[in-house]
Amino acid sequence: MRHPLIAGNWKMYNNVSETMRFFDDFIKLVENLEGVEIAIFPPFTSLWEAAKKTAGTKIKIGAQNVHWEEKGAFTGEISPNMLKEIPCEYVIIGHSERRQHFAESDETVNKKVRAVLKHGIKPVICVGENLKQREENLTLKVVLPQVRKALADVELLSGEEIVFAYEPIWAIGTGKVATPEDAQEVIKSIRKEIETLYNKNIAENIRILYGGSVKPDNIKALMQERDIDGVLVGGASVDPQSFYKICAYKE
Ligand code: G2H
Repeated sequence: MRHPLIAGNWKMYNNVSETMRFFDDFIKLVENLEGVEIAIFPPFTSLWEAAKKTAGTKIKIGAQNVHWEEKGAFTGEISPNMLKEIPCEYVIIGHSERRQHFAESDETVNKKVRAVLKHGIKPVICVGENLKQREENLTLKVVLPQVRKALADVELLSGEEIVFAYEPIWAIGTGKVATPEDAQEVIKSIRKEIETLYNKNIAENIRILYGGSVKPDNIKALMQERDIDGVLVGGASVDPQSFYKICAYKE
């Protein structure tokens, strides 16, 4: 069965000293938590410190972006092997904020997915529709092509090497969370699409998260849905207490 993944995307929050303080508290809080995988995605500048703090704990570290080339004249970019060295186990690819503000396209998402898989880093591939598209009933017409394009020429062995996150853009940082039923319906369709692209086994192994205004008070209902394998949390992951409450949703 798929192992639940609770992922904290810090976005552009928590500098190095704040990161150190976060882990001083958070590591103690989650020490005895069983049955969930926890991953935190700090800004690049805090990755090294986060990796040092979490070494030997069950907390995994990931980055929020990556370039697809190994090295070169790409000012401001970070390569997959630089992340591997940290070590990052995960990297978020194609977050809607990057698609919206930094010209991330389905094509660059695909290049990044293929590049990180070569290094054994697991991509957390974000897909999702905006409010207008949802209101026009275009959700699946937007999301499923994003899934297909992200996976173009991607060979998968078991499906465990990648993660998807369905993040409806209208629910991000707005306090408007998708209903668990709505999120379940889209995530189930994503799984069906993956089955068409690969096979049932791979589709059943791939973890698909929900993201968008996840908080301690809505996590339980989301996690009760059959196809929701975890969450990608933004705002509520920056503070150790609130992120702990989300990670401890089974308690
Ligand atoms: C969606 C989510 C984390 P938030 O971007 O990726 O952020 O929980 O603040 O809506």
